Amino acid sequence: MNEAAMTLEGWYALHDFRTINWPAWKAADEEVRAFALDELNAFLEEWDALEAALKGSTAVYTIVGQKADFVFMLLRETLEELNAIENAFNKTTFAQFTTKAYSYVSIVELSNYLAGSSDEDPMQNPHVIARLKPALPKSKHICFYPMNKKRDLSDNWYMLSMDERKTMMRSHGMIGRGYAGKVKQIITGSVGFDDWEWGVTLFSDDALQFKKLVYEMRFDEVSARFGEFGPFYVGNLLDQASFTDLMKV
Ligand code: 76R
Repeated sequence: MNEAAMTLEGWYALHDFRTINWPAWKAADEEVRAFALDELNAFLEEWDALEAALKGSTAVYTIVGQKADFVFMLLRETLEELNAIENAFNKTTFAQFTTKAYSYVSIVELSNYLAGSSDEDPMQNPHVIARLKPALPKSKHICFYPMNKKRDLSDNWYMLSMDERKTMMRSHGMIGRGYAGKVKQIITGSVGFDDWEWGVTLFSDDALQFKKLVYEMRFDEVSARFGEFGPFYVGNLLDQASFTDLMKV
């Protein structure tokens, strides 16, 4: 019997990680740099306006460490919009001073593991819609990593019954709930879209809570037995002013 979890999908997501080419940026003329920053700010303003119109949401963060210098996390209605944004951005002068570091394509996902049985159409429920099409928080910190659920012979998540998975997801959700108000999670599904099965994006005003939460989950069965994790990216909130500040040389 097919016991695939039922999932609800919302906005498409692109995590676009970039590295700044500092030698090129420092060597550029003052006017070129000013022009490039104007272009960047035009994008940031456009994205703010789109968010105000509830047509998507964007998070802009620095990345600490050598994996990247900053990330645009873009949520939009369609893959076409995400593609158009990356192409438009790539044509800017500002983008010429960046190189690609990593990217991740996925879609905001809710699963039915913990949903109560009800005849109501979840897509008519405003709370569900708010989670599928979320305004990304402007928390001080972001943490992103991709992950899989294991498909080994002895530990194969996809061979477990719905009931077994539900029991484990309940325990997972209980740990998560202990971080309510401290960490906000956005789970994006990426089966068929990217190299891992989910993207995990966490937001918090206290970066230490990422470590506490992820560590606590490592002891929980679903993560301990079945979780496989990709690279972790962690960073700090950027807005127009702090991005301009970052680019000062
Ligand atoms: O959606 C819900 O709030 C219901 C409970 C819930 C589900 C179904 C939930 C709660 N998660 C769900 C699904 Mn989660 N989550 C992760 C990670 O590092 C690790 O070990 C795992 C990475 C974290 C840190 C985290 C946090 N969750 C999922 C899924 C899809 C699984 C599937 O479909 O098989 C993944 C991959 C995943 C991974 N989870 C919570 C949290 C937190 C903080 C919560 C509580 C949210 C809240 O109550 O607001």
